[in-house]
Amino acid sequence: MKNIDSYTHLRGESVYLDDIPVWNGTLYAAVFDSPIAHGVIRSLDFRAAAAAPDVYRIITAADIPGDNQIGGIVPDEELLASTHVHFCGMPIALVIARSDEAARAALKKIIVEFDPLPVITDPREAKEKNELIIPPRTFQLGDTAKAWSQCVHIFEGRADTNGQEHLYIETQGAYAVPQEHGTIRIYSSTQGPTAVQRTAARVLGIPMNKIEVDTTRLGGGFGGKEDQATTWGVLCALACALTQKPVKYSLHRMEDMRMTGKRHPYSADYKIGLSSEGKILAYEATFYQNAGAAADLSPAVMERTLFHCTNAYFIPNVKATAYSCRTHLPPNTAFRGFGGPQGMFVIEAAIAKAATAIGIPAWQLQQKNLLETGDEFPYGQKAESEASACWEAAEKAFAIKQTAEDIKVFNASNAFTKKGMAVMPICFGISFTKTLMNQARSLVHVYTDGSIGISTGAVEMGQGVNTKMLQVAATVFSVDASRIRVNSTNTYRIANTSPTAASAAADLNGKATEIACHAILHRLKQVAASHFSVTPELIEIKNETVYANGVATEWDWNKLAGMAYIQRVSLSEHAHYTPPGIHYDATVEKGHPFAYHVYGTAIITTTVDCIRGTYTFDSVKVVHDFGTSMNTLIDTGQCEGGIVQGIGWMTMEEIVYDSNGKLRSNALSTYKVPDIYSAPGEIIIEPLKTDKDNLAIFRSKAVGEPPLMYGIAAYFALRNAILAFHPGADIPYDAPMTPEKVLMSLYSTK
Ligand code: MTE
Ligand code: LUZ
Ligand code: MOS
Repeated sequence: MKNIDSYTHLRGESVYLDDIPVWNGTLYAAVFDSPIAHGVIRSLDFRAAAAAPDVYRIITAADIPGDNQIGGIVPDEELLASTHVHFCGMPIALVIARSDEAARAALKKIIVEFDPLPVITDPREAKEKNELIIPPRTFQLGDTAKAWSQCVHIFEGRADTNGQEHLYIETQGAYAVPQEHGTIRIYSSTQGPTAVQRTAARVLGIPMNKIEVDTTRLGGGFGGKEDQATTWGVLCALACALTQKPVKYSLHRMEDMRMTGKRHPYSADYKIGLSSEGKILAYEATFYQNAGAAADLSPAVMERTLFHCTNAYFIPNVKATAYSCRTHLPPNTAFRGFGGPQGMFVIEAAIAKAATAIGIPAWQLQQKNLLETGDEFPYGQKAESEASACWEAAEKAFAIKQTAEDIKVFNASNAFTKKGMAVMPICFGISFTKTLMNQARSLVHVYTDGSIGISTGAVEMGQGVNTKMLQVAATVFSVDASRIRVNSTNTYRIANTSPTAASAAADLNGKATEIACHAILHRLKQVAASHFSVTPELIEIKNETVYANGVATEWDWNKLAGMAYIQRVSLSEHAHYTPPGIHYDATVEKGHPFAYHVYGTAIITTTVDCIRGTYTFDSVKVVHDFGTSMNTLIDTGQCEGGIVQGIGWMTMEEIVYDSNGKLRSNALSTYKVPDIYSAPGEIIIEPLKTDKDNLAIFRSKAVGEPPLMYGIAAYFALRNAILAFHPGADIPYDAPMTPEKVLMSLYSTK
């Protein structure tokens, strides 16, 4: 089934925040944000701005009726700076004007004076100064201290990854409309409607039931709107409450890039020890996460770095420690993979370093150390592993060994063009690592004409979750898809939602929808059973026809719905789902945090122009563990998108803050994401064919985030191509591997 949004997307008719028709009298907001990264606000002069044409009001921290606090995990972030600023781009004041243009013009007339304070941008420096968001955490398995003596090879090093701009096509924004009795409706481009609702209530000092958040769809979120859409929703709600007028704010691209956090940059130290046969016996890593100026989701991201620090490998002795370091950058936040990719890069760097030193290809070490079913992760969960199955299927489908041989031959006969290949196995845990967040609800109505409406807590952001919700209802009821409408995500219909994140939205909301549909179906069958004088178990609905005892009756779906209504049987159900069996004890760092894991193996090959340092990716070939995909078009699309986004992070997307904490890559002219010309020549996604039982919706494993990590192979493929040109090259384990870095490495001397 194709994505239900594809027709309106293609025609430009799909409704995003900025397409919502505005009410008469709507006012427009624009944020005045800090031009410096750290300091005390000495004075603010709004006189000229307030007198500017069409300016309605200027709002500061002093106007906030409730709590000036938006921190979710740690209460450490003001909505509007009161006395101090902590990052360039921190909101200080909100200008409300009768037009978008007037609001932005007035910003330029605000005069502010600061007493600057020292700026930290480097996480290691923050750690030295004890600027930590939360205490460090350590995951441990076995005993690394003892294991080193058994290792024949021991290597140490450092590995760094940079941040990543989300670059959702739709920028952040919100539109707040006053309703009667002091309530406010917020249209918000958010992955977390409840987070917007909860925070708006807190800032306004009113109960949550007076805030309605409504989200039709996002033009992309990628994690950037899991927590950080809240600011804009709440600012609009605040302005709406203070003016009693509708207030809208849709950020310009440069405002968005400057004011919002990104993927966390990490710096890490590692030590890896191997046996003479190439078994990894011990691994230690220390991660320095650049959290930015406030916690945001950093503690949860840091946790997932530790969960994924051994990727798809079994290592019997592990000790991994992570520090969440407070710097003066905009608070960094969720981004597809959520700290997992940063953890995986480091183990891959360690393996690559070991392989180069030992003189064998990295893929030989990777393959030798893959997780097997029953192996224990450092956090105590036992693997149900498809790692080897994916690898072997990839070898069969794509001939890893032969590809390596072919590349050797190519490189031997080409002096200034070199090819490189790398393999990337992945293992990604599915569930929010905070166990309580793994819950969802669905509200299903069957109307008297047989049409069906579904509301869930899931937010559509291009990943196709609405299509999957529709498929669940269509399958359970056995009715045509055209009968079913998936409604906007709305906190009045579905309460206390977890954000659409952790790749888990389809599972959690899909299972809730499945339960709701089954409950209605059960009642419908009773209605038919009494009419046809059989037991309910003998009633079946197939393709909209009611069968009794295996025989088609004259009742169709419409008739069934109508008869249920006449008999005063409920055609609605609100269902709740939470996955069984998950738990985690952070005091000992052990448990069973994930409902299941997703596996896969990717092979990426690149061709490097060794004169210019430029490169192309010839192909990406993947065997991916979909379980049993319920929608292969959508799931393949998720793989393709994730892979290209991962390659972008690893190779070309370069976020640059200067030492004053100012974003230099603040526009699309200075920040480059992959376009169709830099996308790989071919991307082949083969499913791993399994039909094992799992906790996924219809056994269709979560697919949103895991494929991003295949992109890590792009870095290592480039590395291998450079080594083919210059075997002694000094190549820093420092992503992204931009063409500049490739060129410098090609001609480096140790
Ligand atoms: N795909 C599109 N097109 N747009 C997005 O914003 N976000 C990704 C992924 N795929 C995203 C996407 C992220 S970060 C997550 S967590 C999942 O979708 C969330 O959706 P799911 O739980 O339904 O997979
Ligand atoms: N968000 C979150 C996430 O709050 N917890 C998670 O574990 C998670 N994982 C991936 C992406 N977002
Ligand atoms: Mo995705 S980073 O869980 O929004």
